[in-house]
Amino acid sequence: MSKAKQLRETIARRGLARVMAAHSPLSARLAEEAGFDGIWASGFELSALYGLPDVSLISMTQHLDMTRAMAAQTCLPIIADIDTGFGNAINVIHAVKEYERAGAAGVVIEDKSFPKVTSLVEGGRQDLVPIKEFQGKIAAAIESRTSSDFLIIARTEALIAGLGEAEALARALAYEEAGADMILVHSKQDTPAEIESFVRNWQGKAPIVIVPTSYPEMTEEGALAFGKIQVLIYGNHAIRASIQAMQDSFANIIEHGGAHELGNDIASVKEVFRLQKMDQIKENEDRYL
Ligand code: SPV
Ligand code: MG
Repeated sequence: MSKAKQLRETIARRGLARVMAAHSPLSARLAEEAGFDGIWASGFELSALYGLPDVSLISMTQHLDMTRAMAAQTCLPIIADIDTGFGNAINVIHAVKEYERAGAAGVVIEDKSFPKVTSLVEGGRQDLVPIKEFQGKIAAAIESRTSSDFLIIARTEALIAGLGEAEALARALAYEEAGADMILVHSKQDTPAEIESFVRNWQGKAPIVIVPTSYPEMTEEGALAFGKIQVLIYGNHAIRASIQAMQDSFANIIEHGGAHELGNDIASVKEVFRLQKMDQIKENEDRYL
């Protein structure tokens, strides 16, 4: 079964796919082991991994290579965050072909202009492309996929840009008309009210995708209750968890002048071996060396 079909089946079975951000094959594996239904190949997380802001500095090649490496290490479907599509509709055509070939289950393309500015930052420059132009990008994406299962998710940043709900709804409807399989609507409000209102007033048929980073009171149960939200993305929790863990452990070592106080606060070397599948190496050595 294709990864895209797998994601669609999860949605059919559970009503809602729980998708965790990842920035590396290892973080994707950990998300899979934890029980998530899919991986969000987050541009924010990969940018942060390189110590860079999420403002279109990471190239398509960098993000694509990481997506491919993650696909090799996880059985979960990967939703690739391809930002603005790396340019215009011509770039989108190229990107969709490459991401489908790389093993992603789908892509999310956002209606910001290139280069974009990350969504959750205070006072960020949030310029959107005209609706017609973005419809062209979505139509180009739809026509470029080889499997109709490969998800093309249109993301509107109208709420992030402060353009209001009417604009967000109009854009979402226009993107559905252009062929989008799903609509991702993002908000940086610290309560779910803005998204709840959007979802209540959404008259389209396309399912909604949300990223409730700034409004975590929106739980999976709450999202399911709307009957219109089918994917919930935990947008940056992998990189945030790893940052905190490293900060705590590094501070502990500096404070105590050694690693003797860390104990079980860090994973054992044995656990790293397990994640690296070292046992398979031993098996193959016995068989082939
Ligand atoms: C990402 O994780 O790269 C996203 C979500 O696009 S956000 O950073 O909240 O815009
Ligand atoms: Mg992103």
